[in-house]
Amino acid sequence: MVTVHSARHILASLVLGGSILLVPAAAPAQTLEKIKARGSVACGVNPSLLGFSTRDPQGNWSGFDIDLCRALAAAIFNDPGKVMFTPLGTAERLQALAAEKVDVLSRNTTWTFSREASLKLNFAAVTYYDGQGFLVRRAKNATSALELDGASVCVQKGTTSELNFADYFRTNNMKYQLVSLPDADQALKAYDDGKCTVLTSDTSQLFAERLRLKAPDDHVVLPDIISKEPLGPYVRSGDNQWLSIVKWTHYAMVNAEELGVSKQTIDEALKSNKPDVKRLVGTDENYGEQMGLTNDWAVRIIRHVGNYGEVFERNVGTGSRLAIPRGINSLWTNGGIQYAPPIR
Ligand SMILES: N[C@@H](CCC(=O)N[C@@H](CS)C(=O)NCC(=O)O)C(=O)O
Repeated sequence: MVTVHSARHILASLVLGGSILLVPAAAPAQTLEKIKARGSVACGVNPSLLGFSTRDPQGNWSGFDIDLCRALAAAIFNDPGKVMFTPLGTAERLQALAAEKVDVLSRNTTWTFSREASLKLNFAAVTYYDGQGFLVRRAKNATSALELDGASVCVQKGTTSELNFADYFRTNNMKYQLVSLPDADQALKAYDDGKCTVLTSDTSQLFAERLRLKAPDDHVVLPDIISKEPLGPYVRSGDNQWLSIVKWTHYAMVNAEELGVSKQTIDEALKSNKPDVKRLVGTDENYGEQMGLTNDWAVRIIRHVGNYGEVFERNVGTGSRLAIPRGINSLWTNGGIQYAPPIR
């Protein structure tokens, strides 16, 4: 017979058992705390991609993807120099992040379903809307990718590019000869040496890689875009605070551009009475503290690194060697799709 007392006891142990089950197994160490203790952000980057990730002879890194790492260091330490860069090749990049070799991966990596679902990673934000394209010899006089039937195609192994181009050729009933190379240098060399008639990859890379050919002006990027390649930083799943910091670091830069807050105007912005600007620069509310940072987190990013438009123009924009038009990476207010959720 179950007495009232023992029934209570059973109920209590069930509730207790239930609550034990609800406690997640060994909560992962908070990435932000590890970064603060280490004194730097560990950032996985492309070993070498003009405009996006390059190292000068003194060992200083610069580029569009590098600036995201610097913005994180600025937000956390008020010092964009506090980054430990780890060059990661295409094949090893996602596993290196999963194995905790870096805190964040910021290197022309496409947001895809399987990379999130099966590798237990989270994509933070689209810093660059890209798409796959084709680089060909000008002398070929091609005006569209549909004229590439029978082409030999150089592509890098283990990329979304390899999968997309095969789909595209098959869909359009075109024959191709695959020349699959283990890294970007070898893919470019094979193309330059005439081992293939076409080099395919993300269009941003084709703009960068074209400059490294023996005669860049003899080659053109065709206008066709055959895939969606939303590029941006990845983090490991399971640390929402860190995911938020990476996400909102990008969005702070996009919001700053939209509000006209830049390196030059940041001091004025601190005196602004505009509600949107006040929330961005932390003179209103405590958004920074809500993520474990200081309330001037966005000010630090803008002062040291700049807003999104400044980062884009400096590294890859029409004034840079790559000369990539803003295109769909313009703000939504200018006809593009860069659109940051509000800070509020
Ligand atoms: N966005 C695509 C392609 C990115 C990619 O890794 N591209 C190659 C060039 S085609 C690259 O960056 N290679 C540099 C390297 O392997 O070191 C993806 O995420 O799979």
